[in-house]
Amino acid sequence: MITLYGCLRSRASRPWWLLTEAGVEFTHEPVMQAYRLPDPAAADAPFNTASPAFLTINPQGQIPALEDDGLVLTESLAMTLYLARKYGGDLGPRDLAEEGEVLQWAFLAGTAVEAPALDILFTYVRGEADSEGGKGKIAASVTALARPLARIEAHLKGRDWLVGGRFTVADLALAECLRYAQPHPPALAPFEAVSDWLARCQARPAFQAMVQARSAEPA
Ligand SMILES: N[C@@H](CCC(=O)N[C@@H](CS)C(=O)NCC(=O)O)C(=O)O
Repeated sequence: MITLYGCLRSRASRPWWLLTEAGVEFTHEPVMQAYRLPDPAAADAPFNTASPAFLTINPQGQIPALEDDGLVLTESLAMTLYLARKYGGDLGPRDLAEEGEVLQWAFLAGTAVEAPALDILFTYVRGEADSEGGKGKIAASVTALARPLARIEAHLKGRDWLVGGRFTVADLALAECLRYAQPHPPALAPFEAVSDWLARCQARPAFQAMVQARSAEPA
């Protein structure tokens, strides 16, 4: 039995999207980030990352966490790769060469894309995008993203998907990390193939279902 812990206003969106793409049944526990609650320890507080019961699952106190038949994973991109291999059929790699490619794009997403993209997102979420400091942060993030995006752009020219001519977990992992840069369209605008590919990823019914389920959660 699979249990995914983490509200969708978090990186739990990644394994949730993968599980939905794969059509696998799972239990979803929408654990909230403790910092979003006035008193995470209050008796009526929702299940959150500081709840003792959650800390027994992930002592790091972060979401998402995934349990599958006694296996516990606490890194979202690892969850997507694992779930794709175990349940995803063609969402996962078909052979060792594809596995190398999938890992390459997922690692690029996690090491070169996610942090600057998140800086963009948080600058907008905090309402700082128009301040001098915010503009500086965004400019630095756009610069940091330019090199990995140039690499991805070159690869996607003439291709619909990153690996094997089909949508795979590599697309999902990279699209999820890049999504955080979307509040600032100039970051992606120079990269036409990347922009078209991201639109293709986000048009998928499973991604749309994730967005809908997420917007039904408390803001
Ligand atoms: N590298 C981890 C990062 C996990 C993470 O930072 N989770 C955030 C939500 S997306 C969280 O739980 N924040 C609450 C906290 O750090 O207290 C992953 O990809 O799963």
